[in-house]
Amino acid sequence: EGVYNFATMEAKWPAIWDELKVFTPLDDGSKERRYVLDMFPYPSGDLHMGHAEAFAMGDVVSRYWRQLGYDVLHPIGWDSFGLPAENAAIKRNAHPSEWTYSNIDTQAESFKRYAVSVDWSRRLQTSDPEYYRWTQWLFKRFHEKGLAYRKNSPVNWCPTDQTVLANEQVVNGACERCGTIVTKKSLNQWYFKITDYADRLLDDMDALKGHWPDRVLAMQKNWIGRSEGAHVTFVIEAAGEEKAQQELTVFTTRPDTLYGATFFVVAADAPLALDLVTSEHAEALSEYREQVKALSDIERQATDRTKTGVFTGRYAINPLTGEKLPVWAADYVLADYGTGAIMAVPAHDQRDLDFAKAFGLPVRAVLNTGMEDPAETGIASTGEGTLINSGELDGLSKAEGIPAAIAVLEKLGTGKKFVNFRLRDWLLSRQRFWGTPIPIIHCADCGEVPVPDDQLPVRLPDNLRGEDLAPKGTSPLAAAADWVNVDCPSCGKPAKRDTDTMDTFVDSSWYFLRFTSPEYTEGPFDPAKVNDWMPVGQYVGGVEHAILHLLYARFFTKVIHDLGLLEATEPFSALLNQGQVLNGGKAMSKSLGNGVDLGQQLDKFGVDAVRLTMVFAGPPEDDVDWADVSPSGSAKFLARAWRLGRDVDSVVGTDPSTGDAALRSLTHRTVHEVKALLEGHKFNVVVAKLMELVNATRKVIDSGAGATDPAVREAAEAVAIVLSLFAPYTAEDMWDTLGHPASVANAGFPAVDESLLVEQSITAVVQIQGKVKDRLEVSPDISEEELRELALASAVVQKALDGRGIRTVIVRAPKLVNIVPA
Ligand code: ANZ
Ligand code: ZN
Repeated sequence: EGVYNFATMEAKWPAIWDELKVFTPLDDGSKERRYVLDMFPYPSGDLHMGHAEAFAMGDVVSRYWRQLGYDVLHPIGWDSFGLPAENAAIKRNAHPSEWTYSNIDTQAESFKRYAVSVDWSRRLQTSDPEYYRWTQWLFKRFHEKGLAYRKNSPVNWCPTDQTVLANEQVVNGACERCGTIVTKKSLNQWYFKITDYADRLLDDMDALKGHWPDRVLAMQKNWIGRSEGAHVTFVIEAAGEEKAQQELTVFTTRPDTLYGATFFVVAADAPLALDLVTSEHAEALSEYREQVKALSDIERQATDRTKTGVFTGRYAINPLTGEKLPVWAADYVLADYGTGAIMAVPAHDQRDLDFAKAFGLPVRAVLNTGMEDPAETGIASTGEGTLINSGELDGLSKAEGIPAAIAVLEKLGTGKKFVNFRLRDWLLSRQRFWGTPIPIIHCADCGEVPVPDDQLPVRLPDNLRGEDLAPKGTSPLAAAADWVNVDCPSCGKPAKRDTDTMDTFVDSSWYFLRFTSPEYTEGPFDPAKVNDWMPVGQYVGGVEHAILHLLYARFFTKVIHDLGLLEATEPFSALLNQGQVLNGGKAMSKSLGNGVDLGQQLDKFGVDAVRLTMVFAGPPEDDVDWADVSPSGSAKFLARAWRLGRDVDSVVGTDPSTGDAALRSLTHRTVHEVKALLEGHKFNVVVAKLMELVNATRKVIDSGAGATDPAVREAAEAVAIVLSLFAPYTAEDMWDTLGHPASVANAGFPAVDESLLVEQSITAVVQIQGKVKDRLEVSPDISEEELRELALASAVVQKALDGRGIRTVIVRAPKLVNIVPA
């Protein structure tokens, strides 16, 4: 009693919040709904400092919206499939579910202690059969629409994890997970046709501007990589008796430079190269291809590399000039971008110029940009200019030349405008165990047969353990004979299940929809509920998800919308990227030994002090350096705030209007400002404002009859309510001490009396010949006449004038008086 003790509060309140279901939305339409979501965690070990930061920020929004009176949905779940569980299971000769669910339990306990205001009744795990049943169901709907398909193609292969990787999971040529250099392997794999949605994914970003961080939008835009240009088809001459005449199309963003094309390049590793090469050059090509295989895309495109390549023995005919262009195979052209073939214009493309120099190929400038001859300088001429050496295109600018060239090509029937995308289809199959099984059965007679909806989920077998799960290059599921061998659902003959599992990004692409009705058994989500809640009004998570997860979630949302299952076309109306937690200016890591254990911090300072420290350290987007912050300072402030509650000595509901006017004004101004600051995510400034209000309230309490002043109660209650966004235990306890029933979380944001927002006084400066002599506290609406009199009456001014007369007095009410003596 009477002493601030965080441990007592942490022991007391969670059970009460649970019982009162404080954080379970009514979900009955009686209040306007709002959905706030933190990116759900992966269950690796216990919560860490990064979780503590992210969830502190998300909780501010959630608790603020609840105080504003919205019916808030703030759910939690786990992204619980994935490699680490499988690797742990191999090591411990266990099933991945053991490690996974035990970590989830640990994390759930920590979340409860951390007092994140989530509705625990909606908790879900993506590895629960009740969840992945619907992941499979959605996969089937995609499959029916032709948006999930299989193809044979060279894929990124991680030799360590023995699995394929999506392009998005290859970082600088290495596996995102383990850092091993990724190689290419030709495999039959499942893909989602995200490329069908490229334009919409790009166009719909307009509505997100201002609500998503600019850099995230920029990264998505770049990843989608829309390029406007043309497809131009070239005739490849026959090579004697050996090769017949054929056609080859290139993608170019610069059809205006067609007259400057002096050679042709196909990706050396594309099947196309083998198709083109004459027997005379076949051996050289095949040797070269071996060399290319070892390189990553990044290495291949590095501008400082010496260009390499081999001649194919063939020639392409320039459709505009009839000129014969030698066709080369090289690695700087990528097999899976555009058409895998280019027309090379060395005068205006640096890579082409480097190649031309390396192999003595001609260089012809066709755009006069004012730069010196690239053939001489070795520097490709780029930028604006006027077309030259270009027949009918001569004299046009680059901007005019592009459509003009396309018009000429269209007339000849050998080219047309084309928009190319960098975005590739999403490779979703993985040769690993701990993921959602692909609900397809392969039948020799019927082909790919989807598992009927009423037979979903296709459950993972639970009899595989340890070594059974070790990477072997094919899915571990292939070895589970009793699982793999089934009857074809279509003809009844013996058939085999697909043994790959889905990329875990599939699971996380729709979990936010399931949260709106996690118990629903007739579909992935209740069609009414999903429209009641979606889209998510505030999504909170790390910038590391700028491309992968956010792009996939947007894609899923659009497809699900197109399936007629969802009204929303975008999943997240607003996005907040919280910063990282560093220690000593560096990311925490085992090798640096600078890790900070969240549990220890909570034991030492209390949950509220840690949460408040995270929020007070700076704007939510900035990194928090734990070496620079003071959780003990936060703890002291919390105790000071809490003691206000203890010291208030007036009954609940006393009319504050008779109280200390200055304190009242400060309370109302603070609440008013805090609202604007919260809307702008300036949470750290809110904390600073709260500190001011606590100090001012304390001053009034300590002055004479203060504790019984009803303005003190009003201030203390406002402190408790605003504090509840950051320090839920302290605020709840304060609220209780102030005589209110739980929970402060639903107290409602304090109402602002507009008439009290006017500042009570303002400081007017009095100068003599421009030098400040005195300061006067005056009413903001003081008249010039009144201010002039007050200034002249000031004892300090009188003394400074020392009997001199006055020439003029300049008055700028309410802030300034300047006196010029005679
Ligand atoms: C002729 C040309 C002339 C080009 C010129 C550029 C400048 P973005 O903007 O990234 O889409 N290109 C096309 N396919 C390629 C591939 N598979 N591998 C490597 N390079 C490829 O780039 C499009 C340009 O990149 C295309 O336009 C093509 O070169 C090259 F003065 O065609 B250009
Ligand atoms: Zn069959």
